[in-house]
Amino acid sequence: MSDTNPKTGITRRGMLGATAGGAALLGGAGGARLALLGGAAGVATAAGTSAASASEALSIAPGELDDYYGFWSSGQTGELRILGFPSMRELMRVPVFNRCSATGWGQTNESLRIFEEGMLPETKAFLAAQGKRVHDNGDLHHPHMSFTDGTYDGRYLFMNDKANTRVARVRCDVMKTDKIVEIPNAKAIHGLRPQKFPRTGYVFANGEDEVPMVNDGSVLDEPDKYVNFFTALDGDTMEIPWQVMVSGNLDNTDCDYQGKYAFSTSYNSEMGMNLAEMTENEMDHVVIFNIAEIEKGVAEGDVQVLNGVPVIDGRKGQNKNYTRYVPIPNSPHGINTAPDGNYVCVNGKLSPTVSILDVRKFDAIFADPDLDPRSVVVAEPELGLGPLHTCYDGQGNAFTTLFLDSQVVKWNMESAIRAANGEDVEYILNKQDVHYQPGHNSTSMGETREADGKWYVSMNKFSKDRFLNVGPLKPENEQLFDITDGKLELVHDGPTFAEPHDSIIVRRDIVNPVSVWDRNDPMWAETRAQAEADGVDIDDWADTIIRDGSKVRVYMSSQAPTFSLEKFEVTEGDEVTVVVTNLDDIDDLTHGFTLNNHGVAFEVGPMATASVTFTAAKPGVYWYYCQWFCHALHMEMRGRMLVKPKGA
Ligand code: K7E
Ligand code: CUA
Repeated sequence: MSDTNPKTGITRRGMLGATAGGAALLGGAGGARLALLGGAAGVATAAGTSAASASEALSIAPGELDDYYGFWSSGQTGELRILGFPSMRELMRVPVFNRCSATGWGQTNESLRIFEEGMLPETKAFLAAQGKRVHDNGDLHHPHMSFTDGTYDGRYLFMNDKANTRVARVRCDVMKTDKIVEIPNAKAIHGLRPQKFPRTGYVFANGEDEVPMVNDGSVLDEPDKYVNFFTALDGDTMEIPWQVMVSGNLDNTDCDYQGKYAFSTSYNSEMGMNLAEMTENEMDHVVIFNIAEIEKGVAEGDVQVLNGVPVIDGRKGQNKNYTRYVPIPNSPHGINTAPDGNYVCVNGKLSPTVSILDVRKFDAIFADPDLDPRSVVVAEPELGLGPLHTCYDGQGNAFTTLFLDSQVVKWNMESAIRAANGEDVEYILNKQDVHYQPGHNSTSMGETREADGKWYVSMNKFSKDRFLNVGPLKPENEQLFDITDGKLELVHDGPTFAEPHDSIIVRRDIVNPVSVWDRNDPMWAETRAQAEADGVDIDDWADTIIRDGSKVRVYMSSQAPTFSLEKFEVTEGDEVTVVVTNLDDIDDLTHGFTLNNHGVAFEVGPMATASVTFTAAKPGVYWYYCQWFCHALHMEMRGRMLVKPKGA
């Protein structure tokens, strides 16, 4: 971390000097943390709040429930995490793009169907060449919930995979992934946001990496042949109604509260192919997408169809009303719409500024192509070094992470606009040190109309000395702040494993998952159809073995503490499918099926069906057992598979 911004030449010291007095709250934060560790109760801190009040604010007594669900990304781990909030207790991990040892995600036939359904044919062929069926890694940055009328509606969560160019959906009724869609044409899906109004509706997702228009191995160093794509998915069907080809790359995206515009940042307007080229210009841009104009263009056929998707040409210089390019300093990163529905903050990254766009001015720049697109920028307040992301309290204040300064700055948007208009007003309200180098941040309900101004989370990329040393690879550090009554008070440090980028904090009344699966759930519809063809009723106690040439289908049920089959026999070389249905119709009674020395293990939730297919390649006796502790006789919940030698 250099003290001097490599591009602006502004030093950290200079920035701190310009906003003196903001950064001295560490004492108070330290006191609050001590209280959490069990000591120093009641000791007044430098900030004047008692440590007791800080610990009270997030103390969730045994048996009490949190007020919010936190939905956390996990970066290169590829899963979604569910936290109780504000206790920050990790409640669940939902495998999405990753292979999960505990649940069998990426191995069960039901999950493989979801992976393969949305896969491009070329990827299927590529994976087959590697002897694989799926990519089992992902880089999940941005989880967001579906919206209705500008707030969360509890239907779905959507998320991106930067590593393998995918978008996934998690059903909030069962908290399982039900769609994984590989996005054609684009590369490295990064920014992702659901449409806020009137509903989701569209899920906007943009590719970060540029790619040659015809990517057949014949083009490397001809940057003018590289393009980038902005993608709209239909959140209900997960189909792709259209894409827009743009100039420059795309990084993060958001949309308005009016249902008219979406917008993305570009840090590589230069279309550079290396660091020096990518950071050459002082100004990059935000692309604004005019949704109605794009829909009209698609309807009128002003598209080229690439890999089955209608693609609108929204590059610079098209003289059409699909896009506008707003110059923004300097390699901007996060873009965040304020709950008031008027303002959009674009975080300058290499510029110490945040650019405030006024969405009420967007119509004008589309109506008049000669109008300066910069006319939508109503203020560009200087906040500090390395602004990456902004979130809101719903009371007109914004919180911006300063990566290089290792701080969060709380500031007032109207004051910043008045200052930009020449009034002598201070817009920075507070600067607070965080530990260390924050990326994303979130406030409770902060990306909705219902932002409630209670909690703030800083998602810090480095923990350094904050926790016991666990070797060269350190956890990240997430810090929880109480922001009620104008406070910005640190109340908790929380270590996390690689690498939550982003989170949303959702009021608990919005999220209502079930406890027991519906037997008619679509998750195992194909397995059910196969069972019906085999004359097996998987809704009832099943202990049937179907031999179909060298294919063997073993149907069993589980009810604590037994499997319906205590043994079954197959022959060396058979392709064996084991189908397990959990007939325990009880909350929190999950069984599993682990087959020794076969790399086979999967979860079977209450009233769920799951299956795995493998080849019985080695003669012998193999025990299978239930791997979710379900009963006092859980250890005895096991049985044997006999693999007979071929020809015996
Ligand atoms: Cu890490 Cu949202 Cu991918 Cu910023 S992104 S930090
Ligand atoms: Cu069934 Cu453990």
